[in-house]
Amino acid sequence: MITLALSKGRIFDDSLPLLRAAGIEVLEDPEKSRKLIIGTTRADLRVVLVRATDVPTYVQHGGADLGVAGLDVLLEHAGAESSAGGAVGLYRPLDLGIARCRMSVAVREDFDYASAVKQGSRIRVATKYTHTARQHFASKGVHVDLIKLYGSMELAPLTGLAEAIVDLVSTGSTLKANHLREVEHIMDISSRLVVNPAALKLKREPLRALIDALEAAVEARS
Ligand code: PRT
Ligand code: MG
Repeated sequence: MITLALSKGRIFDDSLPLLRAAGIEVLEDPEKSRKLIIGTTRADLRVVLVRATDVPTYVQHGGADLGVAGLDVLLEHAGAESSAGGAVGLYRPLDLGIARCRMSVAVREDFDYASAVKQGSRIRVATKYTHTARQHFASKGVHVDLIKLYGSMELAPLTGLAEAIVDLVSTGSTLKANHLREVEHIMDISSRLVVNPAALKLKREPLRALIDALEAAVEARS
């Protein structure tokens, strides 16, 4: 049995066409069923539904053989693991090119970010992505105090909790609706296939075949 970890929402939705192109149909709609384990048309492949941020943990510890996670989530996971002294055992063979967005620094429309940076003042930055944000600002020599949040980063500059946020942006409409503007593009984000290295040894043939089929599906689409 091969276990694939996916999160509900955009990652699940955007993975379906790739799985389909690889000849795999998922047997249930997670929005309609409460099941956490779903079968597929391949008797030896099942999907487990986990929180987006839990995908790397499942794959790393063998709760799933492979999974799909955003680069944002993978970088934070790796950052947390290495600061805890752990080795990150995740093989990352494929950029699936799905759930694309960018990670950006945003501030209130009326906040003069350029001057604050130039003056070298400490800027309070609220984010869920503390590891990635720390690296970004360190590489630019910008002094920041990071404030860890788990949701609705957009609210932080509006309430005075922080001057800036680091968040994901896709259409830009969330920023706009909250009178925020992007001032720095940190990186482009897409979702990646991650594989448990031990599983790749133990189940080499079927896993390799699945990775190759997904790779062909990604190439056929682009
Ligand atoms: O929702 P939950 O807390 O369970 O987890 P999650 O938010 O991490 O999961 P989910 O499904 O929302 O996101 C999964 C992955 O999708 C992320 O890890 C990203 O790699 C990717 N992705 C792509 C996005 C977006 N686009 C995106 N726009 N993730 C989040 N957003 C949010 C963003 O944080 C902001 O609040 O959408 C808002 C901005 O969207 P626009 O279109 O208004 O700019
Ligand atoms: Mg979400």
